[in-house]
Amino acid sequence: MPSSSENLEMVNQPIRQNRLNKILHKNLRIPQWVVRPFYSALKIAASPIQYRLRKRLAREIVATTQSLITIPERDGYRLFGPDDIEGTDCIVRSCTEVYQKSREAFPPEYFQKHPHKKFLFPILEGAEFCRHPELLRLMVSRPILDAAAAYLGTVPKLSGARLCWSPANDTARSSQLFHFDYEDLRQVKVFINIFETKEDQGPLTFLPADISQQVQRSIGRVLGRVQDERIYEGGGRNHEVKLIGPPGSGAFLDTSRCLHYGSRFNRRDRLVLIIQFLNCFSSYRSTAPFDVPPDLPGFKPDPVQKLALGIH
Ligand SMILES: O=C(O)CCC(=O)C(=O)O
Repeated sequence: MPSSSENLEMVNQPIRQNRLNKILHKNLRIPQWVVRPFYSALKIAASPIQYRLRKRLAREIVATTQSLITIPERDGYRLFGPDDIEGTDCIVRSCTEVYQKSREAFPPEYFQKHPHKKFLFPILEGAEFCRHPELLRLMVSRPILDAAAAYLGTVPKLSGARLCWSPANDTARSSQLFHFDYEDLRQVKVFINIFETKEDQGPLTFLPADISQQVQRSIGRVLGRVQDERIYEGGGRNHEVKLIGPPGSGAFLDTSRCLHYGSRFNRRDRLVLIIQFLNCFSSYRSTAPFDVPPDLPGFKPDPVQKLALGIH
């Protein structure tokens, strides 16, 4: 049995890679739905004060924030337009510049390194955003962060961000098929269209949470990627929401509760910024974590933003 200090070390590892997980899940075949809460409990036990602080602050945000953006529990998503959240125009400008620069420099070797993946190329990912403090600041701007905190009931951690480019493609595989995300039982991803996104650009497409649940009740637990026909058999047909719209339009989406796919059969480029917020005590640890320095030039985070960025 590992010592308690080893236990703490383990909870700081990505769940798929640590030894305890291997013993519990792989050797003893204890399912992940049992192992994961166990990890979360270990993490909470290691930082009970922070656990309570994050919850208290989320309650305060709900009680005191005027014009709080709410994500309805039943739907599990909330759409927004380009003028609904202050700063999205700057996000669009900044991401477009990054895209233009990286497109000029995109070497053909890049595509050779990723011969099988023809979509959702991360142009900017995780800690690379620290080179763009103005972007990082906007990604945890209080309207965005507060919406995620209110929905999750805790000040969450910014656990991932990717500026993704999906060029024209002819595939419908992997995340181009309906799926849930499994990092936790709930999460908030913010999708911001950087280019105007139309039907033929492989927009993010999803089912509301209540419909996704109905589909599961009808066809059984959805694991992995599922063909449309199966989702339609379960009653998902005609309930798809497509994230089409001008630059700066987007959605808050609980991708753990809403079946979704994207980047399917693009005829033209799509550029999307995806920001992920997870409960800080989730058992999952990002594969591209942010290590945001406390003195990032051009960015003075407030205490709630510091919690989201993991700055102590
Ligand atoms: O927008 C897309 O192409 C799919 C995104 C997706 O599946 C995800 O972020 O979980």
